[in-house]
Amino acid sequence: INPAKYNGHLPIEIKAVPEGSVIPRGNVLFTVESTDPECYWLTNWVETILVQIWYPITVATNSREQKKILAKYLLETSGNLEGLEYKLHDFGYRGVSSQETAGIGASAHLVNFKGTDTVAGIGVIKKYYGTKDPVPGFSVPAAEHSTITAWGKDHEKDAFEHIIKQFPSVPVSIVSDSYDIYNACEKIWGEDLRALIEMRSADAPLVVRPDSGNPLDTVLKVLEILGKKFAPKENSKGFKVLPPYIRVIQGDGVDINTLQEIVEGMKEHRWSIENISFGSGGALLQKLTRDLLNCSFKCSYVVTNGLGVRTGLFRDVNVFKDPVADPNKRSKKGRLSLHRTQSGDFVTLEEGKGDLEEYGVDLLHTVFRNGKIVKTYTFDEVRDNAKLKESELEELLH
Ligand SMILES: *[C@@H]1O[C@H](CO)[C@@H](O)[C@H](O)[C@H]1NC(C)=O
Ligand SMILES: CC(=O)N[C@H]1CO[C@H](CO)[C@@H](O)[C@@H]1O
Repeated sequence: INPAKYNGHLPIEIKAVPEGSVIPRGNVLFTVESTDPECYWLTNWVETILVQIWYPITVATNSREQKKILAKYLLETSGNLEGLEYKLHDFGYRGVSSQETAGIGASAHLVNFKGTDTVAGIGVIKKYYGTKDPVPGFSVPAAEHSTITAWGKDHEKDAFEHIIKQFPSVPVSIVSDSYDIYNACEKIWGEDLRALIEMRSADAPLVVRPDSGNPLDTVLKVLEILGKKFAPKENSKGFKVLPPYIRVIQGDGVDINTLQEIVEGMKEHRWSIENISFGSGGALLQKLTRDLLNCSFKCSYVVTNGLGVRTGLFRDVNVFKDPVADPNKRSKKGRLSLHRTQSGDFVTLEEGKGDLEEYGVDLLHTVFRNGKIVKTYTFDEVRDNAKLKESELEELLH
């Protein structure tokens, strides 16, 4: 092939579902076709790099499922969704394999939430998508263990006091388990520094951060101790809420399963989840594999000129695999398109049947053609496509 023919660009066409769309498993998400018969093999040349989108897809899906859990319990224990976007903070920067992974994974989590410490994700979003807001993610001043332990074991109280005084007018998160989380809650926060905390406004709460122990037991015990020192109020749903100047963030051992356990445990103990938030690191960005959602890319259609003989007659062949030992691995046949049925469900049509008018428009749009990106999405559009729908919220509550 003459490299000048495409000016160095790839003669392929990629069609894809709009970014951020929530599509049930088992459907086509994108297709790749060679646009030049001389370069039929290009589709497989780009396979590996394109299948790597399993990673942001899986991070975003898992993060969105956690958002559904949080939304359900937030509604049940407070009656509204205020603060939902800040309920699951990305703590995963150090737990991922590279800067690139951090940037891609963190940006995928930011599709659903706005709290992140994985700064690399902000750069990715600004560079490739853009948002109306100057930045797509936020954080708060926060202590880490060294900023407490460097004061020495006998001076935890001095460390706490110093830090809260440094940040009087913004939320400040303070890791409180360097030695004894329960003593810190009861004696240091609850007695020694109590007056200083009570002076803080609802916009600048102290956020107590436990960081060890069984997550559910620790959260419940911390709430119980803090609740004895800082009298909780009952909200309109009859759940307990700590005063506005004090909150809790659990950022240790949080994954989709423990998150469910913690919020369920809080509900059982009559605590509202409106004044707790969560941090998740390794489980959010790294403890995921391609097998979790079974993302794959398969040849489904070829055009041949017969059985290796140049006859000049082209033949369309619908291609698929169907391994005897795993029916889950059967692949789809022929040219694929994605549609919505009248009841609103997504359906993948095989063998080019989507071309028949009766099925309505194909939801896959050309995003790349012969070297040019022909369709892009802003991050606000991606977020909008992925937002929780009324129907999902209703389903969660039933
Ligand atoms: C992925 O494939 C495995 C093995 O075929 C199957 O057991 C599992 O249910 C699939 N997972 C999803 C999310 O489809
Ligand atoms: C009573 C109380 O402190 N409520 C706060 C709990 O958290 C929400 C969401 O961040 C605040 O808006 C409330 O003021």
